[in-house]
Amino acid sequence: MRILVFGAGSLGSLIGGLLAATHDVTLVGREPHVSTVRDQGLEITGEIETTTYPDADTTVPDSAELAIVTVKSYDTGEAAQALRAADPDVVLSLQNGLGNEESLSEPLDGAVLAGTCTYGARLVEPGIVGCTGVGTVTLGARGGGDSAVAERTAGAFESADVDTTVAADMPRRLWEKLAINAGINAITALARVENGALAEGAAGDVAARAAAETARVARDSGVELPDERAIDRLEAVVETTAPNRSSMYQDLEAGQRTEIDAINGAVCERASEPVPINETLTALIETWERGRNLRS
Ligand code: KPL
Repeated sequence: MRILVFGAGSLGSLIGGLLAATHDVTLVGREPHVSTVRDQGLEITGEIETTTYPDADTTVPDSAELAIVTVKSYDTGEAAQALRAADPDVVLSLQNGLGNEESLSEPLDGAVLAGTCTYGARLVEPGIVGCTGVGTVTLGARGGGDSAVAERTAGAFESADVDTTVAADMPRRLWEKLAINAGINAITALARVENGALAEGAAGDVAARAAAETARVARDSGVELPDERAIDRLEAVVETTAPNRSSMYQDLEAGQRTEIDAINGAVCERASEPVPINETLTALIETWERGRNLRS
């Protein structure tokens, strides 16, 4: 299958690199990473060790059967415009936050699938990506229900040994992931701690309350997500990713804009009643971003 990965940072490079074992993959990302991959291949280290040889560029090729989008949520609109040049048959979002699939489907004609991914990845240096956790991919129709396109796409992942599940309840799964990110990301970023620090203590309680608020907003939006389920999933992810720095912690360390709008901000935006923990976390991260001229 001709696959392009738009946003070949750490996760995009890892997934694209794995798929390149059996597919014709192009990584679209930034220099000097893409020219290093083009010249020397992509080296994957850590829990998976292999080198594959995807094509790599800073611009999209002129066609693709599948486009996998792994850019930060605030770049999704721009990604969608850029992908028009490739006119992909299928687009799969593997991103944080809510609303990415809608932004992708607006200018693109291909079928847009929703997905989640539990692989851990870290860009070690240009051309080298570390796999910090072998995970799974879950994908399906963005509005839920059965999807032959999702089945075919999962088959392409499976043929490259990427463990993939097709889910008929992606809206619920995206809210569940949102509850996890709402609980972990901003708190670990503000406190500058690894995910495992939320396993106990006051910060863990705040994380659980952020996840429960998110579950309530999900239910108000018609998605069946009990508080206990959101909190259980949060606690499981805190445990399995204990040594990891959340993506928002990494963004703050790098002095970069965060995905707060698509995570805690998205909960606040959709809430019909107060969500004080999400509101506080959003205000604090926004204040940090403003202090660094990363938002107006
Ligand atoms: O998705 C993540 C992120 O950091 O963005 C979690 C699940 C919190 C893992 O770190």
